[in-house]
Amino acid sequence: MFDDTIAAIATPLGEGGLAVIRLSGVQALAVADSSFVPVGKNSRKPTEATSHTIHYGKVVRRGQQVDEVLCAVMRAPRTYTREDIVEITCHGGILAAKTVLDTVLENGARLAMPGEFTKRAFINGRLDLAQAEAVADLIHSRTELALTAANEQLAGKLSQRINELRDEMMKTLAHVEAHIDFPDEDIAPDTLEQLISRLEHGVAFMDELLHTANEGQILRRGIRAAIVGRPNAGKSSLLNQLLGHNRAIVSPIPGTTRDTIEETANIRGLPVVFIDTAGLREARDEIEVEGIRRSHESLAKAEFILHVLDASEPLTEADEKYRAEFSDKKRILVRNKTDLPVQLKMPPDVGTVDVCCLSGQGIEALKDAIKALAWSGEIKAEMLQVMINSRHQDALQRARAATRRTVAVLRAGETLELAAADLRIAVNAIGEIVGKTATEDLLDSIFSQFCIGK
Ligand SMILES: Nc1nc2c(ncn2[C@@H]2O[C@H](COP(=O)(O)OP(=O)(O)OP(=O)(O)O)[C@@H](O)[C@H]2O)c(=O)[nH]1
Ligand SMILES: [Mg+2]
Repeated sequence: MFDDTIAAIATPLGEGGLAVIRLSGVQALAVADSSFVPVGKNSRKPTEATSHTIHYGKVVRRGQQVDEVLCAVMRAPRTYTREDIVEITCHGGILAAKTVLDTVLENGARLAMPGEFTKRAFINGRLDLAQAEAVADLIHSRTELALTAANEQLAGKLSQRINELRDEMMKTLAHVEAHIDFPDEDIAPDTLEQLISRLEHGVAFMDELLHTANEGQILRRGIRAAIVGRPNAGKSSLLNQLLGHNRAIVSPIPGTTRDTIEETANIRGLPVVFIDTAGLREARDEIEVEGIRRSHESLAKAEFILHVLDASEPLTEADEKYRAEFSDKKRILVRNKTDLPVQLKMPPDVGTVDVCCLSGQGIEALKDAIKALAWSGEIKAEMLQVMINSRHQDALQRARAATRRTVAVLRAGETLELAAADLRIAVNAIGEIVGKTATEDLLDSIFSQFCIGK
């Protein structure tokens, strides 16, 4: 398919034990031949090596040894890209990896673009588009749940369902189109009912998938929770408890936190981005003005709020202001400092979670409350199989609207051409999810989000 050979460092840039330089394409073995000298009687030149074997040797550039390496040879088509692939594992110094890369580039490879290996895997039919996206999800997973969901998608669980849906819709489309070709024959009322019911089935299934969008988004991007409350309530102490380490400075001086601090924690399998904020109050200097401006900014972006109250003091006007200000957001009222004599009485209808950030008491219950707020119901294994992302969501919404229009047209007895046109829109939109119908722009936007070397 492609006549050029791509190369990139596949490991993160920086110092480490090992680094991997990856090559893919028709010339991969030949380029590796010119860069790699086998050492020892069992080592082979890449072009002479059998598939899926590893060879010890050195990389040599202009007669000079660059590094001592292992060279893995994988011949098409049983490879990630379905092309010939060579992976050279060298020492993990920045310069060593860079020099090995330069060597293969000088010998005929070109530098890969971000995601280009996976793009080739997609174009060569090794993965569909939803699976290719799962590769990126897998790399970016921050919790085991997210990893499980990515693995299910990579295994093709979502694709399988999408393909079944698309096949069903195509059958209906073929049926409608057949009648367009024979205008004298109307669709028999029974058959028409069957077609409509099949389409309605499809809509119900799309609804089901669309319901996973929210959870899918949470697993991929995490959910943002801002910690707010008046100065000294214990916001930073709470952040530290939730993270399990002392990230933010805590002090008895009100106004300790001036900048916003963001950290991700794993809360019952969900990646939650906690944002510690400066207590909103009358600013005393410019730094505080900026801190409070940033607090407001992150509050606007947060999906929910942890409002920290000081249990050792009666409710103040400031506390009331917060409650009013965030009444439209999902939130949890956290009563902190419950180790001190309790002065803060809340009306019984207001649910609060009591904690003590000095001892950590109540933190586990708070984590449960956060999980319950972020994710309705149990986290079920079968749910993880189909967690759609926002691109799938957009395509499914278009498909659903077009399918509903088709049903309306068929019910109204309007021309079949009209029904077929809408149905075709639906089929194409569903096809976008797995990449059966994908524009170059769409591919670019997906693969450019990958790292180089993937
Ligand atoms: N007794 C008691 N003291 C606490 C508790 N949690 C926090 N504190 C103390 O309350 C003070 C303020 O805590 P911080 O976490 O800095 O409060 P904050 O809300 O981040 O304050 P600002 O950043 O100034 O807005 C510190 O002296 C903490 O040690 C608690 O559960 N019990
Ligand atoms: Mg603070």
